[in-house]
Amino acid sequence: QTSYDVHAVEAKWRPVWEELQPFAADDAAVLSGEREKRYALTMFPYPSGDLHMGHAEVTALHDVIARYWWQQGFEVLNPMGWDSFGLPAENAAIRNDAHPADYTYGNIDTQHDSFRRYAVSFDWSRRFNTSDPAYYRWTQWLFLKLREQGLAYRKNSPVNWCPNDQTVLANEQVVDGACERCGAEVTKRELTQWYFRTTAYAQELLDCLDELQPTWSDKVVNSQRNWIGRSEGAHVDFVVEGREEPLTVYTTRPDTLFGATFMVVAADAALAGELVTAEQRGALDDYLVEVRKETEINRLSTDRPKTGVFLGVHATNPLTGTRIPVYAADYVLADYGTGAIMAVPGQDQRDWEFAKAFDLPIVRTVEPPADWEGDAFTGEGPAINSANDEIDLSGMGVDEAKATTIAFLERQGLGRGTVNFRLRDWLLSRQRYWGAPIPIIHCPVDGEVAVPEDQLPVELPELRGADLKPKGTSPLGAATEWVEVTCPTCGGPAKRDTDTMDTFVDSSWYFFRYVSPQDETQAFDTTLANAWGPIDLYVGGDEHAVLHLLYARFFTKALRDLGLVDWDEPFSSYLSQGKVINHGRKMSKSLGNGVNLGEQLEEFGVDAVRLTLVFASPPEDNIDWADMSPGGSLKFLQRAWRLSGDVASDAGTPAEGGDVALRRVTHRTVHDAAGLVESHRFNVMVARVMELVNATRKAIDSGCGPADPAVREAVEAVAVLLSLVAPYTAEEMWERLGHRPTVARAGWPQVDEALLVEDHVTCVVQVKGKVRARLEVAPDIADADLEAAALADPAVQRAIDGAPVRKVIVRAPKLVNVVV
Ligand code: ANZ
Repeated sequence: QTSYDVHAVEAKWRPVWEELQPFAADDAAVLSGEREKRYALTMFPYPSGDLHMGHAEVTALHDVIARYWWQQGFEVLNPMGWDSFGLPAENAAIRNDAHPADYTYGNIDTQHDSFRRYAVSFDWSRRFNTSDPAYYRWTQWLFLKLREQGLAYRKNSPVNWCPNDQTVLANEQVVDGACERCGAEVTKRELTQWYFRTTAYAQELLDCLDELQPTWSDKVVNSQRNWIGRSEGAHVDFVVEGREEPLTVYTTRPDTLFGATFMVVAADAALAGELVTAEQRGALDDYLVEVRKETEINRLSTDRPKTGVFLGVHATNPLTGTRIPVYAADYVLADYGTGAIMAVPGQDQRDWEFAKAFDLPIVRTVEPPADWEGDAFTGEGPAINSANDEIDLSGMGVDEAKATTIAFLERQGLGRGTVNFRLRDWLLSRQRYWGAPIPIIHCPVDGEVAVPEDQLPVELPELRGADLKPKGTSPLGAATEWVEVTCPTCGGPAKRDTDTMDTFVDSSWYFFRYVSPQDETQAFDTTLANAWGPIDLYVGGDEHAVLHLLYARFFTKALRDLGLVDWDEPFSSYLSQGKVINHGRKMSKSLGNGVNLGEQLEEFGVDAVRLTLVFASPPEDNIDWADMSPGGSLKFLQRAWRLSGDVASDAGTPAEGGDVALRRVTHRTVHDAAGLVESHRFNVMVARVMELVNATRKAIDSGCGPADPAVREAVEAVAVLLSLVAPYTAEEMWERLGHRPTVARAGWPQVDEALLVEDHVTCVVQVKGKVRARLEVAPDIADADLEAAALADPAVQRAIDGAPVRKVIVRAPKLVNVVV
């Protein structure tokens, strides 16, 4: 064989690997402690169409690690499945008058084939789809378990509504006021919906980020921190005239209480309706019509004219005793803090603007710098206008004034220090068809009743085509026979809950299911989950920073508290890969700049595409396909492959006696490659393999020659290192070197430490302070020998140019300084 036919090589090895199943994870080996485990995971795909360049990139990167772990002797769990519920399938079914399953399962088969051709080291025996009843039965079971713990509940409140998808959305799915999926502007609706109590874990979710910080990207950790949004402040009780209960506000600036000159309640909070006087009710109702049209982003923005309505009532500032008016406005949100604020226009810009618009008093309680010309002053400064007979904050900095005020309020029973989180509970119910039905029955007598465990799964009724059209209420409502049931408690007529679960619920626990995917008796095997978990490396995209990655963390903590697993965090380390773009832009249909993976594979072969993606850049960076040269990758692979043909079949064993220079390069490369893979510098690792290939070629052609045992050693190392990136080429080389498949399990080459010791160092020679020569010398060279060698160097001689040498300073082995 003289030419390298990539497609023939692919066709040759695929069936061999299918037969060998080299990546089947062995539970027993891990349970018995025979081998140490590694759990490698990449985000499972949504089955829309065939695999694309993005999938190709993320799996190529992820596979470097998984294959490396196998070579290092670990037992590796590297599973794959499909996140197969969701809107694209449902929308396609509506368009084509079909069933979402038709679209879903066809695409899964296509992707499955492509993944195998792409030779990712997945353990296919563990695959599953989240839309199979055998899986979603356990999604439903977990929902019921969480509900038993009070972690899933139903409540009425204003929720995010996507007018295009005709369904509610979680806060995490609203990005800059728009639907994360379709981009439509999100509005608010008052609805009764199901929630997971993510807030129960707010503090723990925050605390654990400290441990994750070193192994997760800063970007993801910081967005989670901001999303959880812990703030420290106080609840302050204000007495309202003619009302028994106090009006409690949440403030992060209790130090500014002396400057609270009015109060504002969220216009759409129930509280506003309770407080408003009869005369003002009409005005409030009119105002509410306007408020409901606004998005949250607009409501909170500072550069927008302030609107509001006086509620007709007054409260008393507890520190100044002043009567202050209470307003309703949209810049205060109903579901944050207590839904009411004390307004301090001197220190808060939105309050300032409201005060200007409504002609309300402004009192500064923090002294701005002398040259201050702005409105509200939000910075640090000494307290002013902040004293009464009992408390005097004058001159204190913000922190001291805060602490002093909180202590005073607590003593007087007027308030208390509190911690507040921005994180809201996760709204999980959806008014769409293609998801796991919520396993609850609504009975007029018994209320909400859980579907008994032995009746799970609650399977989706057969609806298709036009029945699935979004109409604002769940399409499941149309399946009358499915909806009408008898109550499991009283046996009377009752109705099923017709909402389905957010698909993010399915993906919040799928990594548990992989440890025992066929188990029909439980969601997952706890012993196996404890043995395999947590996931050692998770590879995926940044877009999931506060969605999937936060939900999965919440689920893990909830399952731990249910006694189902003993780990606290699911992903010990997280690698967020960049995107594959083209001509500087995101690939998209409208730009017509998409790159078709199938065509790339046809033209260059699997290995060249994989190698290109891994070699392109550090894994976190974007890859512009327009700048890539898969043809160049293919040439490199051919050069590597040719080496295996040049190794003489009778070459001796490569230990003692081989060409030492080549052996040094080989051992140094193998040694460094391990560290580079572990620190995720995959592109540098590939560059080093390329250097080794060049060094070996040189040794064959103009050095020790092909029969030298060091050559065989080098080429074997190339094959094993390449197996992480270019599995077909590596296998082919391995066979040509006389080995049986598979190189993927050959084991990492042993490094001879002695060959890593440097045999020479570079010595710099300076004349009159300028570097004139670099000498390669032995690390233990004597001062006198080094001086002699330096002075004998022609370049040094030229620099001295016959002048008398006054002094030679020698610092062996690194430096010689000649003074003339
Ligand atoms: C008085 C004050 C004075 C405030 C001042 C700020 C600066 P974070 O840090 O995000 O927690 N606030 C409280 N509840 C609110 C709601 N439901 N809608 C809109 N704003 C609300 O923000 C807490 C601060 O945001 C609170 O502290 C409150 O205004 C406002 F110089 O109280 B502050």
